Amino acid sequence: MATAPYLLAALSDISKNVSTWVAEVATLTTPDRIHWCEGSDADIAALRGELVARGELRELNQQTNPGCYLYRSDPTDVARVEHLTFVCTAAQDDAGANNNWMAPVEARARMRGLFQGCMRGRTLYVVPYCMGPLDSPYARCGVEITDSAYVVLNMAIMTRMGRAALERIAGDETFVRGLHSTGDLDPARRYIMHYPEELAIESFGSGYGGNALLGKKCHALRIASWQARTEGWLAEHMMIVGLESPAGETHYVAAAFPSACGKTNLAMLIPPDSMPGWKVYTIGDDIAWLHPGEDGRLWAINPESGYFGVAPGTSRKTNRNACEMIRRDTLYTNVAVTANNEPWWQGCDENAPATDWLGRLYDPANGPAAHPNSRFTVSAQHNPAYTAAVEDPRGVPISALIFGGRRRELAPLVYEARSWRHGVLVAASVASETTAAAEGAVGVVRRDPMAMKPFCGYDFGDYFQHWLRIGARLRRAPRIFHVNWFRQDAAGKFLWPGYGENLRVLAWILDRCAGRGGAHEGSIGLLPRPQDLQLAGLNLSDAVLRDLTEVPAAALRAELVGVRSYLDSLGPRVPSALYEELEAALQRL
Ligand code: SAT
Ligand code: MN
Repeated sequence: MATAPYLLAALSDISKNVSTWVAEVATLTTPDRIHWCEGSDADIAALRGELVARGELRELNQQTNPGCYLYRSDPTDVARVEHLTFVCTAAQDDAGANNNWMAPVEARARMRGLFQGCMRGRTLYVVPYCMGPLDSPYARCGVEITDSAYVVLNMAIMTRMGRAALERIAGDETFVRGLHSTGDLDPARRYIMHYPEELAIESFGSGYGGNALLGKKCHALRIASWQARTEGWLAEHMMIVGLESPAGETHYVAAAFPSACGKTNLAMLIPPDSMPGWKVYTIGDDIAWLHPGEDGRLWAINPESGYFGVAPGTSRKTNRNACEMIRRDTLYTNVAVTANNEPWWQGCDENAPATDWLGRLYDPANGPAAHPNSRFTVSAQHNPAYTAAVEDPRGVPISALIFGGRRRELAPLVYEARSWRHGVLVAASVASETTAAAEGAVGVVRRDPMAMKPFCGYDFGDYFQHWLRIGARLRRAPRIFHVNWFRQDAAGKFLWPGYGENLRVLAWILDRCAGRGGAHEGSIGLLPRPQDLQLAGLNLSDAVLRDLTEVPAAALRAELVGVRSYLDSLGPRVPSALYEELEAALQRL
């Protein structure tokens, strides 16, 4: 086994626990080489060069898109695989009805068989990473061992990766152990295993996104949610955005929506021309770690340092900042390419596709040119709405928590929960149409509490209880809201323009938090009256506005009954407080 001794000597000496584990894994997986990732620009550039030379990475047009590359994944490996994702706790009840479960011994044995010798002929990369600012007490570290150079390139953008992270690990020797191999990409030999009690992850047979970039969903949500419950904080599937009003007041809000429902666009929102003076700062677009502060408020850090965003639909009209952000130094996955070697996807303003995501000559008969779940990976620092607050080790104080999904009907544009406890019920009731971010049917409504259905590393009943406990600790708890940008009329036309215009809804939310926004009591919660929303310049008819802010009682009753049977399906640990809230909501009808 050849190694680069000068690199190995430098990095492998930093943490004894890491190097012992790397040696164990190398014995099991028998790689040809071991590469410890420095995380330096030179290290990354060299790796990228190797991939380009091997034909695994394609250089895009460096005149128009400097620093941009395209990776084409295996056609059978384009989304998260929820049915192959397991939480392996000693007691099955701890994983809950919301997770696939396997006994840890059984899972370990199965994975051992798969990992045995799987890196023969390959390089084993050691990827030390830190989730959160390196100097934050709330940050947590991990080491991912992988045989995919593409994964390394992504981790270098998405996390604080390399030597500094390893040095932080050496400080207390706690880290999440993530072992990943692309294996042979056979969908029949693909598993994503989590061992929250051992702070460990094993992923085999996929090189894609949330299956393979273990810092993201596996660590920062599934393992971290477990750690958060033990330690008294929350790991959530939320974007975080700062909003500065024309009066110069800045408030931060965090919002949870399921994958591919617009978190990135909301985090990078561009104020409409009719709302001059507003400024928007992005803190994060996917994950928030939330801590009760000594001041009784809830504080948030973004554990990630980049965006792994959905490309289709990103245009100057929907997200001007993102278009600027991904013009340079961006790693694209499964997008199409123009005749001029520029990246292309559905919704692009310019050009036309020449080759599709599979590299074939584009033919509309073959389906969309870019895969619907094609992605861009880019550093957060390239975002025009970047703010140094991202690096604040304390995080930012949160004024409002927002939940939502993609719902054609029922859920109104916005409403406020009556209390924290009611808010937890509202969040637990979130339902959304499924998207291309996960394998399976698209457009089917399913329950997705807190947008955490695929990501909560333990029993949902315990999780709701934990949410109630956190609320009880907060003297200045954020208010809780529910939004829905996706209401449609009978003809399937969206009732609300969305995108930048969503600032009108956020402005009402901030008014409510400041104690000045008006509302009326509806049966679902507190709703804005027409005069409470800034609607100048929108041209919404009274009828559409009514449709957006009213909920028919019969439909709401049916929804609540549906929520009750959903909670029943989650087993005996669902807190009785949520059932009491539910009964109260039914009474109000
Ligand atoms: O594939 S990821 O989990 O990283 C993206 C997503 O589904 O939200
Ligand atoms: Mn996500």
